[in-house]
Amino acid sequence: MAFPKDFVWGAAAASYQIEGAFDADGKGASVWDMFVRKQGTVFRGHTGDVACEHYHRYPEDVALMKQLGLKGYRLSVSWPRVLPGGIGPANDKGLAYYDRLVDTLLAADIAPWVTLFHWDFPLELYRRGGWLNRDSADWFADYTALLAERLSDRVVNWMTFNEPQCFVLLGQATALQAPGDKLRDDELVLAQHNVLLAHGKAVQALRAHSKQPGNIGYAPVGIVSIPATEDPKDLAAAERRMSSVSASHWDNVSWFDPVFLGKYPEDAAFISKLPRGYEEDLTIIHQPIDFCGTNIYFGTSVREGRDGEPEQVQEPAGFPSTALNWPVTPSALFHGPRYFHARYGKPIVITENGLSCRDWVALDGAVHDPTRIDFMTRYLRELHRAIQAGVPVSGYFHWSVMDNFEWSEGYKERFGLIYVDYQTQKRTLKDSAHWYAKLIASNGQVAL
Ligand code: IFM
Repeated sequence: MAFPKDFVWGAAAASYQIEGAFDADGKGASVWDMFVRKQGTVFRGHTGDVACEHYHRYPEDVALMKQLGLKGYRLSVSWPRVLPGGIGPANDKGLAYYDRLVDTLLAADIAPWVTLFHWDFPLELYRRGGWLNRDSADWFADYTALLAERLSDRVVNWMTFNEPQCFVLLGQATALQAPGDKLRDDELVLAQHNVLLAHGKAVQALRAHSKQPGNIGYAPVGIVSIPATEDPKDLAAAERRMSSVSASHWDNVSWFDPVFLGKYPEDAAFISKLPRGYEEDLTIIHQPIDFCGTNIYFGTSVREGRDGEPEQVQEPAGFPSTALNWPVTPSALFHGPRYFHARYGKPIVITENGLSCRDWVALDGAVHDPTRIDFMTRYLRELHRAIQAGVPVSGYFHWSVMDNFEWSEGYKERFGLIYVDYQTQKRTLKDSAHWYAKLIASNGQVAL
């Protein structure tokens, strides 16, 4: 079960979920700082104000990452930490923090994989219309240029957006996440288009301002359909489902096609709602990028229905599921990468995959999480099968390196390889972390 040489064994986290220090050293507010203060938005009123105190404890955390033998660590930059107002004067103390983090990672032989945006949008810019304002694409490009100027002497790997489907749709259609709006469909289409334009302009900014050639990608949710049987009809149905446009915008193609193919899906009903001149924007959105990142946690089983259309197959009663009730479907890491590579022709990076478990510190002082080890074994075997089938997968980032603030679920959900005691900030490597360390050291041979 060897993985390709130079395979990037990684783990991920995101600024708001771990940094804390929400108002330290001149940081500006983000929409999450506002959202968590609204009653009823987050489990028991939890906030990211303190989180894992990673802003102060990063040396200890990077030392633990080194103990795991991580080859890559996927972090995100908090936009309002480095640009308190989103635009305008930069906050040197915020930039200096990312300098130190990057330097500490490099000294530990861990490659930083930097996501430009993982949901903590500057509050000031939200007040100016946020993603509904066409200027948002330029705001984002300017922020990106600032980071490229500052970090690209040491950072090579970049991702523009994490899960745009979530921050646009959960944040602005269902109001389950920040900023907590319920926009009209035409507004959502505009926000989506501006986000895609911001992606394109950010890639241009990275290329123009980087001090060395970058490895640039994008990290949307991969919405995977798993063929219910081996029957080629079900296989085709699953692929058609992955390529179909959803009226709710919760799909792959509305978010991937413009970036990788330079067009919106032809059958998308929302095309009539796109801003005038969108065709020209597509040339900006469609910048050449180096890899297709995607976050895959599970897939849904699909077969060809009686009418010839793809049909979802309900999981049987008692189907395995995680603490968040997400189904455990390892072959999502086979069918997903295969589909995205076939459609977009880029190397695939699994930018997130993982599960939340009800972990606690046992009487022996350890954190026993056999289900995480079993989950990872099953999913990584499937990822390996995809590689064997010819899909160029260059990395896997486990979500998450440590327990953290799980958005509207607060600290209730534990996704980490490292356990965090939020009262004392004590870290404990879970059994899965020890297991992952062995797996990494053997490039996937041990344990799979
Ligand atoms: O915690 C989140 C992360 O921020 C984005 N992807 C899914 C994870 C688990 O829900």
